[in-house]
Amino acid sequence: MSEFKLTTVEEFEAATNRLLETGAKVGADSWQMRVKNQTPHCKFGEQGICCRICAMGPCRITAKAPRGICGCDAHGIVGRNYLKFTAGGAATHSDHGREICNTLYHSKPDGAYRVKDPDKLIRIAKEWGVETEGKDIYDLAHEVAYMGLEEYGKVFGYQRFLDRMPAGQKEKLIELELAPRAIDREVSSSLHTAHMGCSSLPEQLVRQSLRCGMADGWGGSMAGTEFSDVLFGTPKPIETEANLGVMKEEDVNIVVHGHDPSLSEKICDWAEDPEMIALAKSVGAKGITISGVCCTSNEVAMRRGIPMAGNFLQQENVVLTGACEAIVVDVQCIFPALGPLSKCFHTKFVTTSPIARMPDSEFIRFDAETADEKAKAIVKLAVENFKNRKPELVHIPQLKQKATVGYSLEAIVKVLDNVTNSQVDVTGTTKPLLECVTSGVIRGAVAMVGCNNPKVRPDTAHIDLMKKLIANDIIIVASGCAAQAAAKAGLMDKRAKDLCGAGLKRVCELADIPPVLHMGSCVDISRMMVLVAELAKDSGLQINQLPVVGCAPEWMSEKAVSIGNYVVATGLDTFLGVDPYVAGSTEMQYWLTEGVRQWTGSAYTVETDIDKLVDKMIERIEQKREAIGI
Ligand code: MSK
Repeated sequence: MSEFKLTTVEEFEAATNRLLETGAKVGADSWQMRVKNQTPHCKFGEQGICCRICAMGPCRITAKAPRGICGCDAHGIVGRNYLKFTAGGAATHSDHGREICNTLYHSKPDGAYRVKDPDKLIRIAKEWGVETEGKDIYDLAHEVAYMGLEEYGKVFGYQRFLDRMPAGQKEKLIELELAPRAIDREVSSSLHTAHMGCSSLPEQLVRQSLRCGMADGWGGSMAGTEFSDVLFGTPKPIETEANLGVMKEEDVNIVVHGHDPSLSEKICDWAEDPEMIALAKSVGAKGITISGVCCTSNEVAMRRGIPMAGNFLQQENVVLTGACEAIVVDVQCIFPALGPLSKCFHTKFVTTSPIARMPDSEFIRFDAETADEKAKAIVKLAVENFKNRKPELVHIPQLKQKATVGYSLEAIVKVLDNVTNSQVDVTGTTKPLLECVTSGVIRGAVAMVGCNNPKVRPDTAHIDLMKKLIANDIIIVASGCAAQAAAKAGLMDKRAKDLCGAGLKRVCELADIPPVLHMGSCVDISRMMVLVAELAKDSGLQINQLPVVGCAPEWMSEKAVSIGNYVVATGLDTFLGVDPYVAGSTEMQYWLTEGVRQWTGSAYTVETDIDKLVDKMIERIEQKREAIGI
């Protein structure tokens, strides 16, 4: 076995710099250049104190002008901006979940989409009180999918998935007006609350932000995750590779990017089709390689082992290799820059959703009814584009690491069954993990999530934090672009156990797992919520008592703010490495970092110094241990 070594951020950067040299030759723009053009950023925007929600302004708050024209102060303006930011994120994740429900509703035994995990479907149906006995699995799928769709606009009541919480938590959330009602209602109620002439009281703006986030985490995102598993299979540990070196010079390279697995799964199916492989050979390629960027990459990596070309700030790099025949996108986190950039190369930039249409792309509308026909057309377009490659522009950085991915909650429970010393049978529960935590073999867990952001040297925060946490016997569950940072570095290689403290190393050996567990895409943070709910139920504690925290050190999107709000509202302290535009209001800072604790027992910490951020997380985990006497 070759010697194991992590890939460093310096090596990532050297590879990127080499690609930017190619970009310079063809006159390509890059995010690195645009950051220079956009900085320093507007101070009003950065502090959240610019208001343009009505046409009397825009109003900007200064010492000389402490109120906008309507009289709203900095606290109200920052709070309204924060709530609108949250609503954008919750709407986006939840609409993704709605599309998945819709795909399940259209599933057929002989159709493009079928039920791959009927056991999970039956489990959810029983959870929702649906009669399953003697029912055709597709009738059941349609019934449950319809109920899932109704969660978006239900007239009365709260999100069904809240019943997964430990006893009493849902009732407490209802009492506090933090329990999410219909998903669409929470989004529109947020926009109403933040409208001109409505709320300007930070307490209420934060309360509705948490509630809207909960509609995402325990509503739309959870539906997205659960029904994706039903349709495409519940992830199990699987081997893959990560970083740009997964692209193959001799193959047709198709990169899938975005979030919804309905598109990427079909592209993967068609790339394996003998007719398409024969076509690839006929144009001079050896075969077809699919790789992924962003959360779509997580989706197909954890279910099919499709390699991960990179995370958010690497999306331009895949085109800069000169070896990308097509970058095929659906929704979210897609740079409009990919259009003009692709024009500098032979790459086809294929957009597929009316939700994300962009200039300089080829639009091939994708939907459940015509999925196979469209996916085949896209793969064919990419294959036929191979001959247009400019060999002098081709350079694929030879950087990649092995990774074991696919740790759904079900998979984690299964692998940890091997770790317990318990005298009683605890298999099929989270009790083995709890035993490791209570004995101190593992000190706690961190849910590492979120994006890249040029405000943070890309991937450094993710990797440095993870290295320090595992060295301190803190296990990590990761999702989104944080997960890909770990995989690119090598932290999802089982050999990374040697970087752990003695306790976590022992657990990794016994359970045969890496110290950073890949839990999926950004909607799959809902898996983490179910994991902590199960840990709480199995331990008899409340979620906010567990030595578990959330962290998004390089976040950038509205979705991340929505996630942060549901993680805090669920009961986990959440640590951010980038300020959510609240620096302009001491009252908003108070509510987010302290005030919310009275409702949920948890709060935000914002710390842009990454060394301090990790120390604060470790300190918080140790405080939680002490508070429950372990
Ligand atoms: S893709 S939201 S950059 S994690 Fe989900 Fe990555 Fe953040 Fe997009």
